[in-house]
Amino acid sequence: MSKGLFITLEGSEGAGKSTQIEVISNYLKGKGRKVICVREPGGTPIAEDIRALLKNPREDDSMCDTTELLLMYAARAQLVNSFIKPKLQEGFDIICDRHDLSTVAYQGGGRGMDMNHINAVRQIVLGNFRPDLTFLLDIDPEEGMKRARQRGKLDRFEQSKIDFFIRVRNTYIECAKEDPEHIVLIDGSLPLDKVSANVIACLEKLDV
Ligand code: Z5A
Repeated sequence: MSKGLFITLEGSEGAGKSTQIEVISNYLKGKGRKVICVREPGGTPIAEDIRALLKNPREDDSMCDTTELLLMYAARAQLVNSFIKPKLQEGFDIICDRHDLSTVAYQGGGRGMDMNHINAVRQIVLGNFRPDLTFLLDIDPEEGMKRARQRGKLDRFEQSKIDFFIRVRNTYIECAKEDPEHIVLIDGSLPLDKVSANVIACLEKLDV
């Protein structure tokens, strides 16, 4: 049995990741492939509990950056080892809403954490495990926050100042420039049908 594809979606708040996951999933299913969609942080019962810790703001304590980083990787370790790797071996394609590049962008770029520390934890958790392809949906953070605000109550990350999201975006763009073979930058500010068409055009090149 051949191994499935591991595809990840990245980008700032409201960039359209969840929307494009459906587009990718439908495309791959249309090719007769078996597809599973997951999200980070989360995707297994333990990782979803960690997600709640990470996302919910609390008034009695404020999460420090190191705790945030280690919880992100704790959730990732659980999802990758207990779910993603076995399912890829069974031949399922996995589409993941956020993955390791989010840590580089948010904890590295946004929070300004030392990249050597992040790289060290990544090595423990992931070793050489990487996505086959990453779609980076790029959008102006103000525009993305407008979309996110329409959903109502803001989570712990969404309560950050705009400067944080600008640093996140810039870091994402730098990473895409450094690794164009694996990270495809898509303009997420275009109308939905255009964004979807650009994503599908890229999938067609995969020849699956
Ligand atoms: N985080 C981290 O810090 N470090 C890590 O390592 C990881 C994560 C893995 C997870 O939040 C938070 O964790 C995230 C980063 C941090 N927080 N932030 N900020 P989440 O999973 O709850 O949130 P999200 O990943 O940012 O998802 P989102 O806000 O739902 O964004 P989205 O999935 O990219 O957008 P969407 O739901 O597809 O679209 C948003 C709305 O825009 C929706 O109404 C759509 O219909 C609309 N939309 C989508 N595309 C378009 C276009 N093209 N035109 C117009 N309207 C559109």
